[in-house]
Amino acid sequence: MGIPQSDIYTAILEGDETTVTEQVEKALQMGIPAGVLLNETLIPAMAEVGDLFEKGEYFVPEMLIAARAMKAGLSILKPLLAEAKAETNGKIAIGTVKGDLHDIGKNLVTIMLEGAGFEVLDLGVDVPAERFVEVIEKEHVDMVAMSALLTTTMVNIEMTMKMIGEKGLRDKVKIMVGGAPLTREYARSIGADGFAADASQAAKEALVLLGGK
Ligand code: B1M
Repeated sequence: MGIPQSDIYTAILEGDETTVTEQVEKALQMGIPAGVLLNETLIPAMAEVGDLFEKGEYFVPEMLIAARAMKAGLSILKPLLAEAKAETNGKIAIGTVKGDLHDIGKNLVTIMLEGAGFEVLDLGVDVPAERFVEVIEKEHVDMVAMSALLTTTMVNIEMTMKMIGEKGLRDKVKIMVGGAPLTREYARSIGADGFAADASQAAKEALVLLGGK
């Protein structure tokens, strides 16, 4: 065993949940702050997973397993980060739009966003426009992220954006959209601020849109 931080990094890349858990606990016992572990180990490891995915060296299964390992570490750090009121890169509400039950991609995007240092409110699937509007008003999110996997539900992204506009909330949030049938051109044509073709790109796009690290 080496030092906990390099072990955690390698274990995330290898999707080794047990080692991540053990070494995160060990690192905390050694006095390494939760924020340091998050920003200097968990987030860079997940960013590398994203890069490997983009290079075609990792596929969805490897990415999901790595994400699960990262999440195990994150779940130990989360309460400590909340106590320390660690700065996040912003608050994002994510959901699969009304009529659409696909959530595997959305969940992956959620994990990559958390991995990139965002606080993420996962609204689940089949999310009506009214619910997105409600979280903008009540939770003061910086971004709304909408996923759609069906050509028949893509239109509900547009509908939700329309309602956000009608409620006078459009200037308060950035809007990012994604999902297999969507394209950047489509996103632009409906007035979304951002689009990403995969989970790794989604984290990068959110950092650009919200001016994060
Ligand atoms: Co469905 N399904 N499905 N399905 N399903 C598709 C999407 C389909 C392409 C299959 C096909 O016909 N070849 C087709 C859609 C056709 C179309 O409209 N163009 C389809 C259909 C038709 C249906 C039903 C209508 C089938 C039926 O009942 N007749 C039905 C609809 C139910 C509903 O939603 N109302 C249905 C149901 C289901 C299951 C429930 C069985 C299951 C979903 C389980 C679940 O999600 N919990 C399912 C599945 C698994 C699929 C396929 C096989 C896989 C989807 C998936 O998880 N991919 C899919 C075919 C396929 O894609 N090969 C299919 C892996 C995932 C990691 O990728 O979701 O693309 P993806 O997410 C990516 C990117 O798109 C992007 O990043 C992710 C990670 O890299 N991304 C974002 C996604 N959201 C993003 C948001 C962002 C940014 C990036 O920012 C906000």
